[in-house]
Amino acid sequence: MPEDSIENIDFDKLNEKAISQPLIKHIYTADPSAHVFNGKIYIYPSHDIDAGEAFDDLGSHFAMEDYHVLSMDSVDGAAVDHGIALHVEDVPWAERQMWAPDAAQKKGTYYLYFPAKDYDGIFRIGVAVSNSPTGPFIPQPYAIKDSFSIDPAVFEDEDGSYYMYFGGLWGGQLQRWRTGEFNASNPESPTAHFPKDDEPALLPYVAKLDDTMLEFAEKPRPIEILDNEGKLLLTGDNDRRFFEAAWMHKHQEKYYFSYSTGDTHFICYAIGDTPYGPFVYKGRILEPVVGWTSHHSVCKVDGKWFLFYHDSSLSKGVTHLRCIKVAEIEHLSDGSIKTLKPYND
Ligand code: FUB
Repeated sequence: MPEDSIENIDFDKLNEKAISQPLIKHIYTADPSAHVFNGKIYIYPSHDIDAGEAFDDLGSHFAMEDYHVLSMDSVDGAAVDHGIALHVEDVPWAERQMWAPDAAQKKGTYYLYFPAKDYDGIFRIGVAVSNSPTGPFIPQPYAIKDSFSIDPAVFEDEDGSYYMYFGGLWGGQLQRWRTGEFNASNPESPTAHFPKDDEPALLPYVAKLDDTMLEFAEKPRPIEILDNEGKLLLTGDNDRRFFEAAWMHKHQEKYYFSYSTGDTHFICYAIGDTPYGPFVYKGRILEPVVGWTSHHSVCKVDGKWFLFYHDSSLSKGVTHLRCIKVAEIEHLSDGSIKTLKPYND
């Protein structure tokens, strides 16, 4: 939701109309990546803090320093905070901005994937390892080779392959990688290096993970998001094109790639036949929430699908102090997802 409309919100009324309430209130959390491991729900969110950084369009005010893992026995139950699972000071290659993470489990080992800026100010994606889903996680000494940008989401396919989806515009720096090299010019502009409005939009990336889960098995490849006529969505198609917050889930043999449109604040989805796409845009999962960002995960719990998402209601609209929530979503018989409105009329 645009920041200028937040001033007019009556938050008591908004909370009454909200379709769900914050899962925890003692810390600010965002970007919830939810998984069921061994029959229990684990949520890997960002841990929002106010570090006193000035607001800008590069997201400098999102100056998070650590991760906490939450668990729940059921979506209706209490969320338990398991404390600090990883701190930026313990990651040799990372300097700042621990943004949206995700996690995966393989053969009893748990992997926390996270973006952070390195000492050159470039977002990379790292991995940290634990024998517990709640950590503490021990980081690898280096970021994943060939990783860049933000918002890793790791999807385990039914054949036991794992794929990482990632990328984010503006402060997420995806636009700086158009040539395959990091473009350091115009560092203050979030939209320098953007294609023109009538050119294809910047695309998110996917890479299969290798057997160790610590590196890519291949060079990341762009993911195509097409309209109904098979054409790539355009840069100026702000209500539908990718911005950040990649996620993948599989329903009835189809691959659902979902993402945020960023400055237009929608969570959208596109459907494909393989983990690499192409994906055809199908619609919105979530209408705008209070706060500038929208970021989610889709997780099946006891046979039902749930959307884990966030808004800024707990902080009364402070865009970098968010709270995570959960609501059920419905796949209709034609494969489409019924759009959720986060607040009732
Ligand atoms: O939490 C920091 C950033 O805000 C995330 O990486 C984006 O997806 C947005 O939610």
